[in-house]
Amino acid sequence: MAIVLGNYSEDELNTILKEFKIAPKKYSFESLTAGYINDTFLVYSEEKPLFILQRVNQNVFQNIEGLMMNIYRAFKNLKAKDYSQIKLQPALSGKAYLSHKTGYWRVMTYIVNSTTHDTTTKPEIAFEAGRIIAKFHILLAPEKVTNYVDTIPKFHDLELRKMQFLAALARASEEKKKIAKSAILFSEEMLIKLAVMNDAELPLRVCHNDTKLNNILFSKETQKALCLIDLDTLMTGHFHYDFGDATRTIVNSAAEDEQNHDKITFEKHLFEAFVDGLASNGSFLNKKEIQALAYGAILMPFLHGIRALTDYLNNNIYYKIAYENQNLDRCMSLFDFTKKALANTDYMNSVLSDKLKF
Ligand code: GN1
Ligand code: MG
Repeated sequence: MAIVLGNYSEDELNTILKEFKIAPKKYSFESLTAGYINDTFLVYSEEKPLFILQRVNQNVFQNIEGLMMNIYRAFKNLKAKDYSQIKLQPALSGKAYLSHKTGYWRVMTYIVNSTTHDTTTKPEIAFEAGRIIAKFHILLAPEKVTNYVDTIPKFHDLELRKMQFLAALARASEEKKKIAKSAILFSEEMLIKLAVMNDAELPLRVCHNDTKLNNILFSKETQKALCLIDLDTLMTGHFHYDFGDATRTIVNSAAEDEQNHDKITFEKHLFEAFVDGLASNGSFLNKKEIQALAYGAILMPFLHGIRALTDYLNNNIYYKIAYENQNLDRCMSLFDFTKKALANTDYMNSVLSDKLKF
């Protein structure tokens, strides 16, 4: 009997793989369902995991050519003795991806004996996450930002997310607005509080822009971080975006859609380990960037929360959902962490100034 993998059969996926420059054989697949956007499969040959096959979501990523160019450029630089390289397997056409009637597909090498962590309680993991994010930025720092395309313009822009939220609110049903009342009020309050940052003074860097903990590969053998994965949102940005996304998923050991908010915590020992990891490759940030980090740790969970709320009000048109109110649960949990990060602003600044010296 044919195995069905989400919307695809094993035969369909094999037909797609035939269009890539890889050994022609019959592969088998495992569907990886952690992401909210793309369709992702681990490709096996005789029980051995060899590649990652992905169909890139065209609704979200409208400039696939630009997105693949960004990844191609970055991958060339992202290699070092303490940073594992991932390679794109080109299509038969020579392009880095395949344009097919079912969408855009790409194949990347799979790093054996690697794993990811959705959350952690271990300072060693938090340290390694910091170390590899710093390494990623150090390796990409010499890149010219003008060579990279902003594939989702204003991705982490507060003003854009505010406009999208207000538009969704204006169209939302009374019932949804009632259910989401406390989240709507919190959004209005935070939009004012967070509008104070002047980004113009901060340098633009090539950022990952989605540095949540499960976008970091770890070695199953040594527990060391190997590299960052999921580079779709790689484009210019400010370092505090990458810092904030990592913080919200490292120092909080609850899931992103956790409904029991008692489980959402700001673990100081994990924060300190993470910052130690960031500092372990030497300094690479300027003073203003360091001063923006605590703000980033509040901004990022808030931005993801308001985006989830907007999607809830829009009847779930952006994120894949596993159940009806998942977007609202994600929003509420992200907002809860936002509050906890906000309450720790002074603490974060004192750790950051001590460990990163500002
Ligand atoms: C989306 O699908 P995934 O997990 O790679 C989103 C990120 C969020 C993440 C989790 C392009 O990424 O910004 O951090 O969900 N990516 C996009 O909330 O919107
Ligand atoms: Mg992503």
